[in-house]
Amino acid sequence: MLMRIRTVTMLGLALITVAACSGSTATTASNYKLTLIQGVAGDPFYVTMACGAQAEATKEGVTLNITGGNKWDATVQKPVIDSVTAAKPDGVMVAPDDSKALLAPLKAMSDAGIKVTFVDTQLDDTSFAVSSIATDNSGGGTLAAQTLATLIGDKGSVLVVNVDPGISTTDARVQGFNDEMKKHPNITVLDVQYTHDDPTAATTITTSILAAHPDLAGVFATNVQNAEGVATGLKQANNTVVKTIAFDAGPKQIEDLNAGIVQGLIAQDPYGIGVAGVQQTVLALKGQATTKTIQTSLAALTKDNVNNADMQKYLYKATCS
Ligand code: T6T
Repeated sequence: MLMRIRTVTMLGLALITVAACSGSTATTASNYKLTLIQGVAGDPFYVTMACGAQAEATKEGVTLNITGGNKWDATVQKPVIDSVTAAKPDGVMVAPDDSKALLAPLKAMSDAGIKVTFVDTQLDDTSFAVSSIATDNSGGGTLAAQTLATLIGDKGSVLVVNVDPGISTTDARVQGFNDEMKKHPNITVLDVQYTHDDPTAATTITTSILAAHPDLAGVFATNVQNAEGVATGLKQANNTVVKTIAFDAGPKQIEDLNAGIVQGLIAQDPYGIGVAGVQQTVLALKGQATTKTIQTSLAALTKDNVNNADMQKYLYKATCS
């Protein structure tokens, strides 16, 4: 498989990412049945991933079902996983909601002879997976910290608004962020706040932290829902001082970026993750070699570059059409 190296910068800071090129695996049309289990249904990140997976499935001549729980919660996702296993598709692309709690049902899926590929999130144990495909989440967290430090003049208090502990992607983002902030002695990172992926909780947290820390300088929101909720909280408080960097690039996040409420977005390539997920699963079904770990690209979006042609593939979709 071809690999591509690209450099991503935001406010002059650089991050190297390595992206897998999406060559087709289609040699002959096969009647494989695949299922994509999203981390949560309705999230523009997973909607966009499903669009990529569907486009590749159509190209490869395989059938794709798409499913997901209605909230980010391992106890909600477990019965979804169990029912997919019972339906016995040939292969599954899955974004597990928890890196430990879903080991048993996903191992059972693999033991039932179903090829399992991790897309976006993964388990601590990836030994039985065909492939694990994700963004450089730690590197994205580092880039978020460097950018935020520059935006706030390298001093003051910053808040991290996160989903839940135990999620491979967002844990890595916070780790990368915190490790980088250790190099900035005049910045204080407040205790991380968890929202359970609920934008309303992110708004409430933003409001109360602004009241408790009127000198708050910056926020790192680790995904779509947190970014949306933080932006609403800042808007409600008429706060134009706090600088915000967030992961992802959902439609509301782009509005908030253009409105100047959020200063930077670390956008992933969920469409590419969906494409690669189908490709790797089909390769495994054909008995061909797969790539154990694939890192897909990210882009640093600002108000100034968001309309550039080369950034358009990083904007998440509300629907595929
Ligand atoms: O940030 C993405 C995804 O990468 C993460 O694992 C969970 O949250 C999102 O789906 C965005 O809401």
